[in-house]
Amino acid sequence: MEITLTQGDITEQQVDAIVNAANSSLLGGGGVDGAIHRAGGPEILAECRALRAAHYGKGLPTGQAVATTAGRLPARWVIHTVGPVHPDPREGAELARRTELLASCYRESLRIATELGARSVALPAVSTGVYGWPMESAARIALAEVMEMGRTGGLDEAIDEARFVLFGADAYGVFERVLQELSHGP
Ligand code: AR6
Repeated sequence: MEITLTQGDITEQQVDAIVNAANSSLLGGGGVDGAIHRAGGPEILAECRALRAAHYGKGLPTGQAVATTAGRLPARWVIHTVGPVHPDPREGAELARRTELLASCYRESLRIATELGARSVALPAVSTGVYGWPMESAARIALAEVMEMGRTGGLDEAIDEARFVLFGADAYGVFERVLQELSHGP
């Protein structure tokens, strides 16, 4: 599995599966979520509503993921995951717990992608917008988790490309630097 970085709009990616930075309600929102529902059309929301009614009455828990159709998007599936809100610095131990939840978003999304048979997956920088996670910290958590899964999770045969799609040059630059560091050392 190759980890690649692209600067751009996740809704335009030609991949098998697109990961959405959703919220527990699965009913849409702003940021990546809004863009995916706008570009993908109402079929995605209809499946989200059905999933909610059948399995997630209390909402999809943070750190978990679930797949729907990709509607009109140039992908086969959207995998919706719920990132954690970045904790307030005074919340202490919450940072470790929510770091694990952010890693879990990537783990669960790629696990579902593998189950579906997706060979290419586009991933956003989950939690770094509305949920306020600092980009550098988010990049470390995301890249370390996906690299680890590539090494140990059996994904090497299942998924060819995990493509992080970063919105803007700043986010791209941070991911590029952290990927370089994690691959080759600082
Ligand atoms: N393509 C790629 N990245 C994007 C795009 C796009 N089209 N649009 C924004 N980003 P966010 P979160 C970047 O807020 O922090 C929603 O309302 C953005 O610059 O989408 O996990 C949900 O419904 C940022 O770096 O997700 C939830 O309520 C990153 O994607 C809540 O926001 C994630 O930003 C989730 O917040």
